[in-house]
Amino acid sequence: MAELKCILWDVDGTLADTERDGHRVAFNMAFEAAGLERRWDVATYGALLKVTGGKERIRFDIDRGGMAEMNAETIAELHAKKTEFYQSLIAAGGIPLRSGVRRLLEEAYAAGITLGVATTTTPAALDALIEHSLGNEWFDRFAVLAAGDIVPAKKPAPDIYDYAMQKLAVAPENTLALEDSGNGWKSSQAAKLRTVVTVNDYTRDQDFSGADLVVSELGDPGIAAIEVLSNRHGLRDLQCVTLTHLRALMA
Ligand code: XBP
Ligand code: MG
Repeated sequence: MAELKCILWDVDGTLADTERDGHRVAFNMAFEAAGLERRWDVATYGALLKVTGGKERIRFDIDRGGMAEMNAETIAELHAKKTEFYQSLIAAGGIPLRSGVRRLLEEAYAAGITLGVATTTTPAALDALIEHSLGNEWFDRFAVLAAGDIVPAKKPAPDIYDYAMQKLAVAPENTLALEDSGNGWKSSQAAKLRTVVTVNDYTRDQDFSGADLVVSELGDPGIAAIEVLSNRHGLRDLQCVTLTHLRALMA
């Protein structure tokens, strides 16, 4: 049985449900501010989530005819504006952490597990979420914040997880990933990580076959039990996901 030494957290969809009411809204605000007519409705944005990275998502929409041609510099400017709008939305406190996230983070931190972030999102967007939704102490409690363009190939490539593990000098067999999406799972799987998936409305029907545990939420004690979608290690007492469960699935 390998010891659980490190937990790497995905951000969007995992720490908080940021996509539909955060990133999507911020993209639309940036489009409007730039005088563009394009708006991404909830369903359109769901389909666009197969492309990871905001700049890459805009490029993809242009290439399929959803938006007029723009060069890379204009896309970068539009995306920088989007990030500013996203930061204001997060600062306004509109996006809470998902259930069980704070509990499990606190539990793991108290137990001396190394904690890190491995995300596709832009560092400034991650910083806003930490400051306003988690609390500034988490800038120090996370041993690595691996985000955005720090690696050239975003998820589903394993690079961001590989980068985080290299920084922390931890091995994949001692590391567990927390993810919410098919692309995230492909990335953590390619990095050879045990993975717990908490699905959301956008990702519930995606392919998580082979993931170690797939649940509706991490959950908190004393509220309704979580829904367990797949439990390949046969973990018991899954009213909510605890550190004991995470340690058990490293076996
Ligand atoms: C999800 C993503 C991100 C966000 C938008 O990242 O693909 O691109 O949708 O963020 P993860 P940016 O689940 O890995 O956190 O616009 O800053 O790229
Ligand atoms: Mg995600």
